[in-house]
Amino acid sequence: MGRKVVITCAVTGSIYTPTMSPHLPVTGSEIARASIDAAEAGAAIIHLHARDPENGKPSADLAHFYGFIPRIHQACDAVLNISTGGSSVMSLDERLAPARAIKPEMCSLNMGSMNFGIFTLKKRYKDWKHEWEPALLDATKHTTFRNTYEDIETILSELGQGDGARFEFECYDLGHIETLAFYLRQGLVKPPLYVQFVLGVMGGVGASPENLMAMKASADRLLGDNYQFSVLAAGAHQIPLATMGVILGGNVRVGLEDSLTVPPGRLAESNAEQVRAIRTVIEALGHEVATPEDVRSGLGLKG
Ligand code: KMH
Ligand code: ZN
Repeated sequence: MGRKVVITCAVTGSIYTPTMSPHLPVTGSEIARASIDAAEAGAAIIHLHARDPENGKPSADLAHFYGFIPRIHQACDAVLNISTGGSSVMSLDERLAPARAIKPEMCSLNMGSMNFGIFTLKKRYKDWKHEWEPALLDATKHTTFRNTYEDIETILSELGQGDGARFEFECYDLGHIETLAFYLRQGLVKPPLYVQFVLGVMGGVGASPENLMAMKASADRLLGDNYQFSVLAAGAHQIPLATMGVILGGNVRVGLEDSLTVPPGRLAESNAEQVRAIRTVIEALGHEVATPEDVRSGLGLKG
């Protein structure tokens, strides 16, 4: 019954801002420390974005990535997954520059264009009512998160060929799973596909058990035996829906990129705290956490 469950930790992202939590890692050494601690707590995959240490804004500057990549490599053997989503206001070239240079074992690949709300909230976290409350968004700052077929195919061909990266296919809606199935039929992506079901981001499916069931049913029908899945849910839904993902036979993603809190609703003091929270659940359900080597052999990473 027991199996190995992969924990991904997405340590900083590009959505939340440092004004929202003092625990969000920003500098190279903070991102490195957060990643190493998350790996020691049980995360096999670390999903990475960079920030400008001067102002905390999402950054595509290679120098900022090199502020943490070597330190993480030196300290642990976690699989590094470099974001190709960057932030929704970056150009595709900016978004791809880090993965083009670093040539990681894994990178993200966002499976469709969508509306994407950007927080311009200046209030401190304690004044919030709900992490994704639309009223807190500045409508003039909404952007389109652009991931056209051409963009997706550029990423597949540039980063995925030969002994290139394997992908974390980020699916925010049922249509994104259909798109992935199209590429599977075309032979442009090769199994086993690592599909991240993303719930609770404004512009994608809401974070509900029904939506997770629908995504899993859709992926089962369209991708058959060719995929493994992981569950990411934004904000306070993170641990509950990840738990449901484990029960459904999947893997999980946690980290301050997706939620600043841990149950029962207080600020997480670190990424590792969220990893420990979901690890407790995984082990209570009779499973164990996968190691980076399990991920490398299971997904056929270049290592
Ligand atoms: N921030 C997540 C909801 C990426 O980095 O490519 C989506 C994400 C995108 O992780
Ligand atoms: Zn990301």
